[in-house]
Amino acid sequence: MSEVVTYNRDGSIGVITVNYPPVNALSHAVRSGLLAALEQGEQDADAKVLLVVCEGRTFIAGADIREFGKPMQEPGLPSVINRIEDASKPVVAAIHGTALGGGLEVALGCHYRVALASAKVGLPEVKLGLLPGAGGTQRLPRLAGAQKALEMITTGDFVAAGEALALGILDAVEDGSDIRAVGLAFAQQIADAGKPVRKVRELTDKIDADKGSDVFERFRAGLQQKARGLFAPFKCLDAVEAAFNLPFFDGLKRERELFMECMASPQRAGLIHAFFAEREASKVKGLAKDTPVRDVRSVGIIGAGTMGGGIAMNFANVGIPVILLEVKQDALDKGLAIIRRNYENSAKKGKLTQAQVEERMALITPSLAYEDFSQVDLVIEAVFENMAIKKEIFARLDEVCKPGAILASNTSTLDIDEIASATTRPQDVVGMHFFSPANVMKLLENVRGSQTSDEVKATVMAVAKKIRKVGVLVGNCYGFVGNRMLHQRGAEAMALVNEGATPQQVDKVLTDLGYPMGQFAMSDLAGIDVGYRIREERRKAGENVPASWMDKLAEQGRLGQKTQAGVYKYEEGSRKPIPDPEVEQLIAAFRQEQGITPREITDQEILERCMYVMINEGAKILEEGIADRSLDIDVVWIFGYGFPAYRGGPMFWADQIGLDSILDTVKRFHDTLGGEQWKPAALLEQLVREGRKFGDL
Ligand code: T1G
Repeated sequence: MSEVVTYNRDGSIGVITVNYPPVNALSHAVRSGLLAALEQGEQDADAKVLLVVCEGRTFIAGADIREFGKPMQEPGLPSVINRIEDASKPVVAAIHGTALGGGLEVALGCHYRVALASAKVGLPEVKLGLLPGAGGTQRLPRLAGAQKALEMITTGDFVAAGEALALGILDAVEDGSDIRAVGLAFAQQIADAGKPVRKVRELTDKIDADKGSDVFERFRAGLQQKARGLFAPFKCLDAVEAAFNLPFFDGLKRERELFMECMASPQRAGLIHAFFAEREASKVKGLAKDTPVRDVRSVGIIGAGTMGGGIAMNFANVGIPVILLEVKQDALDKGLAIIRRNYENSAKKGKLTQAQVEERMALITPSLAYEDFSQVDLVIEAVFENMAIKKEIFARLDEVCKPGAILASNTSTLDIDEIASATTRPQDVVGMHFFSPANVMKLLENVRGSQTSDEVKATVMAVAKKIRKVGVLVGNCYGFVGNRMLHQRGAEAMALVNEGATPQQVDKVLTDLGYPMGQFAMSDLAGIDVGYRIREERRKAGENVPASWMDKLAEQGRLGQKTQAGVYKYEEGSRKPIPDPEVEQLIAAFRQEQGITPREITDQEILERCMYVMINEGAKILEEGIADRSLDIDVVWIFGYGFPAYRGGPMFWADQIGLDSILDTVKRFHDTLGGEQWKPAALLEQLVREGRKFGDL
């Protein structure tokens, strides 16, 4: 008998129990264990009904993703599920936690399904660049119909038990938490009622109802917009459509062909890397698992502007009270009004009830007095980027906050150690860099100072999980990981336009790569004045910051979307960037002023200069230990800067391209363009010499 799947009988119910932590994934051992247990149940004359149930926190959460890319071992999942469906006695699946991917497919191969009310079901394979490859695309439509099956399979979104019952995916939903008891009771009802084997594959009414409908065309048109650049969603649609045009086993065969196409797609590798990188990033290298974590039950936030307000919402969303401090009442009122408007917009979209809106607003207490922070566990400063002002604030916090309170700055570029030097407790000072809009963007770039204690590091990583962010811990340098690399990309994009490219040409190369937005459209969203103010601050500090045509835009009041004109122009109420001949003239005049003769620039050069400069900078960041692993950089860029997850992140993408060809190009640009940014990173040269990848580090 396998270690991970056991068989025993309880009365007249044969119980097949899967116990393979953490999520009962369908590894080879689980698949063969299921088959063996099923055979045992079939042979057990006293077992009238068989029950599949799982130990631990969840039902089967899918195929074992760690086995992908390795040679497939028999039995394959489709044959295990077909065997379950062909059992001579009814098989019931009892679902708790999440029945996902191959896990839901196992349940769909069973003849009846019962779940706890707290359970969720889903086929999220598309999020891994795959499609349900064990009958999900053929069996789910037979229960839920075309529309819902397409929604679930092309988005990968989970469905709650209640809705799954209404859709016919589940036969019963019970309250409580003891899935074994619920499963046994339901299986007993099936036995007592003498209910027959009921094969989902033989159900046709939902297929007949949607056969020949235009739902597939409508869905395909919708995917053109929503799934731009993606491979798997279209294969998912083709597979579900096959369920309506082919007999079951031919549909199953077509599903397998499409599944293998997805397996072979580079997007699968990128998305699976992103899946595990997101989870690995939360495990900080060198931080012991049992490092104490401080309780964070109350939070103070300084600054009720765009960032401060968004940050406050994250804590109120998970029930943590927030004190929101401003210097003036009107700034406070304005900040609270924006927060309420954001919540009410969510209520209008049905994402929140009005009661929840009021509940969350009640958790945010306005304040004009630092003394109100005397008992909070964590303070996050979110005022504009000025070192002197930040040091003043931290000195004040040092006076009023209780011992053990964590003092964090939401700075996006400034030196955490210098901020900490304004206090007597630098070990309690840390960076917590949120991304705008802070209540939406998933990334939280936590920044350790040279004296930040392990306890504080562990606590801010736990806080990230608590407020449903993807936390990454990085070291302290100008711009940390994300903005430091973005700065290099931005400088190259500017240089390319100076030399002859147009802003829209550069942006198209980046959006074709999969970014939701190009460099210049992003500047217009962030505000041309933001970059202008930083450049002016640096010039005032005596730094030699070269002239830029962007300065002229700012000086002309073209500040971006907020003034309906920046690098692009925007129609009233639209965020669609429209190239503006006035800007092209302004750039042409700037080139003349600078004595630059424009030249033809290819899209390939734009791609290499914008992306390889980032990768070279990423290698320097790894060299300096600012990032511990290349996956940390990938997670920062996927969850903070819109790098397409299906390419796995910039460092994973570089490994896919081949570091030797990237190094050759970096060297070529170093020779032709010069500049510190093109000086090959020693780590890049070392990896190429050793024939290794960033992923091997
Ligand atoms: N395979 C292997 N490991 C998995 C796994 C899986 N399917 N799912 C989770 N883990 C690991 C994860 O790496 C982590 O490990 C630990 O479990 C806890 O996960 C044929 C082809 C289930 C909702 O896409 O969405 O079936 O870091 O931190 O937040 O059609 O994990 O502790 O070492 O995420 O509570 C389809 C993926 C597979 C589901 C739990 N299934 N998993 O979330 O914990 S493809 C999925 C999740 C497939 C078939 C096809 C979530 C979760 P570690 P966690 P969580």
